[in-house]
Amino acid sequence: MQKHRPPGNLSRRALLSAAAAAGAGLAGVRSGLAGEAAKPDPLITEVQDWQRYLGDGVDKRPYGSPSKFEKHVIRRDVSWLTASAESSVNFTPLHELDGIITPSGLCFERHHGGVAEIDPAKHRLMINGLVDKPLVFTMDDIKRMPRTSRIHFLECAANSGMEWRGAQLNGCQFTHGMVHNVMYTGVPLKVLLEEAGLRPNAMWLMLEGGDASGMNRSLPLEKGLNDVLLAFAMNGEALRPEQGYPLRAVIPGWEGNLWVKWLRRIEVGDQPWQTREETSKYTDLLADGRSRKHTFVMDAKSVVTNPSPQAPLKYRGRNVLSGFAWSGRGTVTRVDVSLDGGRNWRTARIDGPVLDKSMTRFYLDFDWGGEELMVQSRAMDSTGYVQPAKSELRKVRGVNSIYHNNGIQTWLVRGNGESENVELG
Ligand SMILES: Nc1nc2c(c(=O)[nH]1)N[C@H]1C(S)=C(S)[C@@H](COP(=O)(O)O)O[C@H]1N2
Ligand SMILES: [Mo]
Repeated sequence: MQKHRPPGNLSRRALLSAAAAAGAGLAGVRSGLAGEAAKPDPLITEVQDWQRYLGDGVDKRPYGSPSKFEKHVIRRDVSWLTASAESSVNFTPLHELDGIITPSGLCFERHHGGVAEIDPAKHRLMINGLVDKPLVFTMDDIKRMPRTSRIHFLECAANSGMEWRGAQLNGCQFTHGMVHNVMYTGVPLKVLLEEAGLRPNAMWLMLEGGDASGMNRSLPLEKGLNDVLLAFAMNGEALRPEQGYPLRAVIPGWEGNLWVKWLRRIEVGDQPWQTREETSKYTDLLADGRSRKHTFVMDAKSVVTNPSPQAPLKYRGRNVLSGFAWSGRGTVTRVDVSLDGGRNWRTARIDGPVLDKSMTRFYLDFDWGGEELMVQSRAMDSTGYVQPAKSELRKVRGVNSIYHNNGIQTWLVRGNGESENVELG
């Protein structure tokens, strides 16, 4: 038998548990981690096809796409959720991501009238209402104004909405995948509003989309003047059609519904318009029958993406637990992780950029001995807010709500490494 020195940073305990797992017949433990090779590995000793033959030339991929071995990394929808695919949603595969940026092609989509296909040369943005001079901008006009780039999460208020009355969907893609995090480039809305000149009684804005749904929503002027961007780019290139090409509103930290895509008009007024999206939808029916309106901010939330139902644990011994945390009120300051359903908590390692109103990456490096786990994560933000348990949330909100469910998620990981969505009583 060949002898290899185990990697220096591997603990004795991890080695012992890996050896025990090998004894128990668990697949995969004969990796470099276990430090033994039963027989010569042809992937090491033999020349492979990809070494023998030339690869594609630089003329084959004018616009690149992922490796063919990554075909499973896709947005997915749940067909029974909505009556049509045009007024529907698909979900970001959170369990396949790393770092903090969502690749453009994997950003979840939520449309009320399908993806509008707009020639940027024919797109116009109008600003009217309580302004000194109503204005119409072309895309070229907008691109000649001072611009800035920011990284922000967008979360649909309905994210985790199916989970209000108990555990429902099996996979973080479906329970938490109505969120994405990209870098936007655009012009601060303040610049355009100042150009139009605000009347003294201006208090509210109405943002209107140029898609078939003409979706519109009222936004307090104060937010509009503070940090709203009109973005024409995401992740360094033009917006994708499904994200509102050629122009969308970016409303940092606030619910996704306000981020009007294919933005064609902004009206300035002195009160909210009471549109469909802020009355019959995106309101929260409380236990006493009253309805909560204008719940704009997305509170701190987190989820463990690995392990999760779509991402089983494959090995005993050394493992990396990972997930996302975000807050619409500021930065994520701490994430705690529990492996035993909230009895004991460990502080996770936050890695990479920690940005305002952006998704934040956390890791917990742990050894798994094959025992059952109840995995949870709990985010804290720069205002001191702590992500609540679902039971705490229901005490305040009842069970009629759909939107704004930021409760702590639990995955039950079984001895075979598979996990499922559960809720603790
Ligand atoms: N014009 C228009 N804007 C829209 C929508 C729409 O259907 N039409 N959907 C809204 C909703 S409910 C959400 S959650 C976000 C989703 O943005 P995304 O598709 O980039 O994920 O866009 C918002 N902006
Ligand atoms: Mo939404």
